[in-house]
Amino acid sequence: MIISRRTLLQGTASAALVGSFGARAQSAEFTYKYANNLPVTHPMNLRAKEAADRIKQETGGRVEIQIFPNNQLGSDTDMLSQVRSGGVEFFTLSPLILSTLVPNASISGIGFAFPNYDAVWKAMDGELGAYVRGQIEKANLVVMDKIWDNGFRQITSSSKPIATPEDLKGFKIRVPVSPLWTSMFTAFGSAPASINFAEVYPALQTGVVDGQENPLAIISTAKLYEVQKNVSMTNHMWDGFWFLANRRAWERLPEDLRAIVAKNLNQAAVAERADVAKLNAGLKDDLMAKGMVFNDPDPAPFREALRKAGFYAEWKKKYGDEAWSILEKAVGGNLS
Ligand code: X2X
Repeated sequence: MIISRRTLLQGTASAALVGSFGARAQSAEFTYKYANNLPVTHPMNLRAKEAADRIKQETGGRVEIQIFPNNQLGSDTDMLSQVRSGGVEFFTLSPLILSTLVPNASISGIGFAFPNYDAVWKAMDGELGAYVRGQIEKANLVVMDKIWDNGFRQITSSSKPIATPEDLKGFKIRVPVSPLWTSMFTAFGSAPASINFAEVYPALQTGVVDGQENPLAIISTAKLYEVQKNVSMTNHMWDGFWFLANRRAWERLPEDLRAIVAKNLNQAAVAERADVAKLNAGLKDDLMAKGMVFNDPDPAPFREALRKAGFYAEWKKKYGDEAWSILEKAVGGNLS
């Protein structure tokens, strides 16, 4: 059975307000909500909580950020409309899902673009990140400078390990709601289904899809190991989370408070990157102990399959030459 978000919301809303996450503010001048899609145990929520505590302290209690993790306020699609309307003040979202509003935001998620984390942070803290943040600001959202890490993504399945691109043909795989994700798995000949993260566990549990793809930190903290057997270490793309703010809410904050909030959120992002890298690197043994079976496919044939399907040519055309050349410069070479 797929439990609707509304049912879950009724069950969890009161819990959100009494715990340390989203504690009710009595006296803060600005009480702002930060909503996200990840479990409370994920480093993104742990570091955000730390930042919220520091912000409260450094603003002398004037700014209180209440955290609503785990899709308590709805799916990514819902939360994106809430941050636009001001229903929530802060929201973290994958650049790829953000592309439903800001088309070129997904460019950092092109398949096999980044060889490693060094290349990722150089690009996202450099020209590519600045380009994307400019696009986001044009859509009237505020975005913090430092992107948070989600990680390099791996494919899990319940039926069979993915060892070659042929194994992806006809594979029923959940992908997040984003044209780039659908395009990539369509290029592999898979049968991708767009499903918000809020519904991924039940979709896997009931067999609506056979597999999904996510970094190990999410497979672990969201307990996807309970409903998946195989982990194929494809590292097929890197993904992060932009920390977004509603513009009117942001501008209501006096400038000195804005500076304190931005500083702490950006510092938390940098700390979270280190946490996630460490977690992802150490989780294999842990997930094996929980019954998952790992394999390490050669990425070259996967990348070649995308090229042959015209994936890179298609997206270069969509993003345009300016954006594509910034990406190519960031990854140090020709992407096609
Ligand atoms: O939806 C997902 O798979 C997740 C949690 O990785 C994102 O937010 C993109």
